[in-house]
Amino acid sequence: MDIARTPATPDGNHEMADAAPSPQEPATIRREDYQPFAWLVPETRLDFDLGLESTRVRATLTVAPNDKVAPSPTIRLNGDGLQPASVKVDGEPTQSYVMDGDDLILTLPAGAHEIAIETEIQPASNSQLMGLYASNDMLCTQCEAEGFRRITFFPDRPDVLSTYTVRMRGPKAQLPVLLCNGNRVDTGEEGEMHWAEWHDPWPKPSYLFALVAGDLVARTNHFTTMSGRKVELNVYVREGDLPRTEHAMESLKRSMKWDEETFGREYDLDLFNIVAVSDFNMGAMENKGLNVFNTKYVLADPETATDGDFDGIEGVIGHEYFHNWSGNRITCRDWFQLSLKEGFTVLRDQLFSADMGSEPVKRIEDVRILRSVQFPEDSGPLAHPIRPDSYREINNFYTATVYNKGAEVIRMMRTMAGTERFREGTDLYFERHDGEAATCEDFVTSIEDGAGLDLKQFRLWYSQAGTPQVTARLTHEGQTARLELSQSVPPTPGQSDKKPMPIPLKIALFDRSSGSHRGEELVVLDEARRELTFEGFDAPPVLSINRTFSAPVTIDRDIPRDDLVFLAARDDDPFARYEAMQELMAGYLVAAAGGGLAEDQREAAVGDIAGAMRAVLTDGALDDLMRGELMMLPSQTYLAEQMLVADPGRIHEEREALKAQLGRRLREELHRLYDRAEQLPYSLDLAARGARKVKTQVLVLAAASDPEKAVELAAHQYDRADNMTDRQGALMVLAGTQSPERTTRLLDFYNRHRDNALVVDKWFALQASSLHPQVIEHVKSLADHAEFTLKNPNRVRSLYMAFAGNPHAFHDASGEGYRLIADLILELDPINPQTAARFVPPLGRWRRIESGRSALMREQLERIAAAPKLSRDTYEQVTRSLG
Ligand code: B3K
Ligand code: ZN
Repeated sequence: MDIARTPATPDGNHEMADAAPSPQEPATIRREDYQPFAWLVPETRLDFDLGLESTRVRATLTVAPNDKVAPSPTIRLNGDGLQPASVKVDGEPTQSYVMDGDDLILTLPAGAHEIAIETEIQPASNSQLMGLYASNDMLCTQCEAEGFRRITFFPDRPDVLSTYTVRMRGPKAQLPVLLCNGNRVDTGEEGEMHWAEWHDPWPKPSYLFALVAGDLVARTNHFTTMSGRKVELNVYVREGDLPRTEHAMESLKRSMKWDEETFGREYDLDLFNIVAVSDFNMGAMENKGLNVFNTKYVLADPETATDGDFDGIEGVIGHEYFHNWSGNRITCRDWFQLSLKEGFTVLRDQLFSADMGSEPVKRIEDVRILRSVQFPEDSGPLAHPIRPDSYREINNFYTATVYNKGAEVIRMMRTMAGTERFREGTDLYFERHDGEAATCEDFVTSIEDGAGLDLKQFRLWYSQAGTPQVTARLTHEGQTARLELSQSVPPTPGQSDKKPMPIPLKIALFDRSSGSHRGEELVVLDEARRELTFEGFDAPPVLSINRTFSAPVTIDRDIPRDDLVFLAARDDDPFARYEAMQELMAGYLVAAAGGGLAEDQREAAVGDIAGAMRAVLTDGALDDLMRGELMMLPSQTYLAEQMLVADPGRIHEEREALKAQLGRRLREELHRLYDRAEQLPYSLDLAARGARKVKTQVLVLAAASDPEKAVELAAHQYDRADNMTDRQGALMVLAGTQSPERTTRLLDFYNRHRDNALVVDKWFALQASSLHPQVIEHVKSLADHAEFTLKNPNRVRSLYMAFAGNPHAFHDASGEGYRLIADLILELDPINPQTAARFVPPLGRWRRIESGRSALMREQLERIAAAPKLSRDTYEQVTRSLG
């Protein structure tokens, strides 16, 4: 794997690169170095002679000088591992090019030209799954961010937009279906071969190019857009998978309708195709008119997919579809602007899912992800602003910060503007920048102008990394309540001094005796410190702050436990109610794990928590989906995040002990809840989903308090289950026990579903994420299982990502968990560097872990760093993590 990037040549078109990096040191690309490309590529024609082993690509580019910038005598065409078989300019073979590392630099006379280049690629040996590759005897592509350069030489940068015409030719029997972007304009047969020609009328950057060829079948449906255009919709899968595509198709139709109603966005082609692929580095990809999906986000039926899987499919189908406007019609000028399309599209998919299901529960789920993935990123060595300033490997910046914090930042604009004015802002953005490669700045300016907001200071959210910390102190005197708010943004790598940012906080003050408040206020805290006064309170009110999680910050409100119990029982904002419950438990667990609680303090705290939980279990006005959220303990990652230096062993013990206490103290209520929930037959409506969720939560608490009873209940639930949610929930609990039921049900699960790769993934993940004391041994032997392979990213993640996210196993005091992940990274890096690099961040948390484990984590990072040939992906993550 090469990690070297050669320095740019002075051709005026260079990619932004540092001068003279050493061979071991990949170049740093900087946002401030952006230069527009000196050439336009109005048209691109691609001819593919497809074969799994070898594919011939003829690319014909019409190029013309970009008269907005100084002319250049050369054009840089990016390549990655390609050799040009022939190069022609205006129909004549030419030698007037040089190779600069992997790139081809062609000298061109002034004016417009036609460049024709032939390359040959080997899809079947492409294990990186970038560019054109083979998966399960089909051919497919992944080009974002820089995969197109693995197919042909091209200015592979998002600001070069071109209109594509593509002819694909291949063996009829092996590759009966030939798909590409846009519309199919012609087809033909030549003996055993056949071909199809596709034309995409919308100019697009190369990262949105896609091609699929294989033996596929489709579920077909139609959608009529708001202006009356009839669009053909297809979900392509392998033959046996067709029955499991209904939910994906329905999700697509719902997405199309929702985007018309909510953002006024209409689809713009006559055809929209989705293809499910089993070997895929991420969730899905928004290629124009031809979305390629990981099978995980397409295939579902009640027997094989959980409620969470159904939600995931709806969310990802929506996300990729919404990119058609936020990403494709308006794309990014350069990769530093990634959050322009990703942050905005995540917000759009979050709003869509909220409208399709339970809005408060969706909000809680989104915040949980933010806190357990993005907050740790923001407080660790990999912290970066949502619009990064530099990178070595762009694939490392498809992060929770760019995506999820990016969505939060845009959500704050929406909160400050209000839904209607925000819509005026997005309308203006789509109108102003349609057909362009835009910047985050363009987006903010459009919202400012369209929604009438002043976002001057707010732009700091794009440039400053780190999670702001807000301190809130409430005092009371006479009739006056005084709220003192202050903020600070912690230092992050490369950014030591931070400025105050505008933080929109929804606030309500509850009157203790009436149990209600006088109305919610939106306070935008834009200074380091601010004092607010509220009149007319006879007694100290109870503070509810950051309601709906209106800002992605941490709040220190030093609130008495009684007030949290009060809010947990009656805050009318469901998020705030959840938050009170979390804070109640987190406050106790952090203090207990830090060793700072005497026995009587513990007793008092656990008593309060159990009381609050009892109220949750028995509140007849709560729906079960929300009840399930309120029953969940804060995650170990979230708890660790609240400690300067965490001892994962202690956190785990205390958290398990609290579960046991709650299980014991609330046994009656829990069993009553379980019995009630068990009565509901399977359906996908919210009540039935809520019932399944609380059943699993009851089992989780029972497993800690009364393992024998839990095994009995879980085995019974497993045996009776007529759906995957119940079956997986039960097996998750059994997998953590040392019981014969564990062995028999795991075996049953495997035998029942061995032909379904996605369910076999669950089987690996359940064992790797279990509470069983021997998880490390289990993972080691699962890695030798006949069905385990490093070639399939879903399988790798199912075993090792589940393991790395299982604190009691990953942080085993012996350091064996760290070694296991480091071994994996070293073995996977030469095969699939993008996926390998994703395993580095868990080790990068070493600075925030107690000293014994911290040293062991660092040792593993150093071992990886010392490996002779690392990919650019892993090299960058490891060196940043060692910092
Ligand atoms: N845009 C793609 C992600 C591409 C990741 C490349 N490493 C999927 C998405 O965010 O919609
Ligand atoms: Zn996206």
